[in-house]
Amino acid sequence: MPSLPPDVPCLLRIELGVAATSSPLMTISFDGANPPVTGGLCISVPLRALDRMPLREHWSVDGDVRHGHSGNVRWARGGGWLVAALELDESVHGGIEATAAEAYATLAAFAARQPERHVLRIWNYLADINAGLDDNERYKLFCAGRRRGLGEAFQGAYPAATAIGHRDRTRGLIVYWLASVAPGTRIENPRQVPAWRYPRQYGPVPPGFARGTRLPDGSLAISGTASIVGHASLHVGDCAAQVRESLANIAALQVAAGLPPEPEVRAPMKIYLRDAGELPTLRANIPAGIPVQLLEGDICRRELLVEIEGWRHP
Ligand code: 3EB
Repeated sequence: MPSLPPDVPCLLRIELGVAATSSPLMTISFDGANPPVTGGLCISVPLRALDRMPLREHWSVDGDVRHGHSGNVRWARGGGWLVAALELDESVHGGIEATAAEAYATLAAFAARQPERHVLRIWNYLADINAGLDDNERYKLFCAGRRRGLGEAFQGAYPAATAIGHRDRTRGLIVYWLASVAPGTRIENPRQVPAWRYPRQYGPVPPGFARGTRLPDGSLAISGTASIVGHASLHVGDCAAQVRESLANIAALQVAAGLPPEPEVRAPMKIYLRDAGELPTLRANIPAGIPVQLLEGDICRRELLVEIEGWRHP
């Protein structure tokens, strides 16, 4: 008999490193790094690592981990947490909008059937995110499909998220998510208009995500955060200033979440940089000594050069 998940999840540990951890819930490999041979869910994110070597992100929990698949959803669960992933080929589903709708309908139906039914944090990676003009830009079509696929799911109470463009023609829409037996708390950023209230100029369907989720273990999951204040992109063409504005947004989010102010986030961060040539600028503007994975990726607005996400442990 499989044991029932606990009512309250254990602490979810997130680390960056090359080596595998002993009992992982999930391992995310970047840049074609080989997945580890250990258990749990393994995801390969096709973004080039801008560090000396591609790292892996390891998530681990206390207690047993089980993994399996349900249709095209691969999953692992343990300690009151569930991670799941889906990768869909756009050519089979008829373009990015229909593919996003299919992915999110699948996500919602799957999540509703699990003991870990509270979806807290989602990552989305899609090819050529800025291709297409105006309302036909692929990111905007993705947003429309995402909302259509969700239907009544989340009821406007969106999880934290990331949406980044990859450049690998062989890969489709990759969606993975974190869910738990217990609910989280959505956090919005007082410096930013909630994304789901963006005005019409950013597309017919606003992006459905929260700026952050306070997880049931007390950690804060920080959504992909860019140089947006109010709803406007700031510092167009100035990567250094965009990095600083993104970090200021993350600092404000932590305060909004009720966490004691800290000068910097110490838990692992991922930073997506549109132009690898800006790497020296990026390095000069991020605090030293923080575990960070630097990745080459496209941001959902063309004028944005950088996006930063992370975790803050209590
Ligand atoms: C922004 O703040 C930048 O569509 O899921 C960040 C995080 C962004 C998540 C998403 C988009 C998403 O609007 C873009």
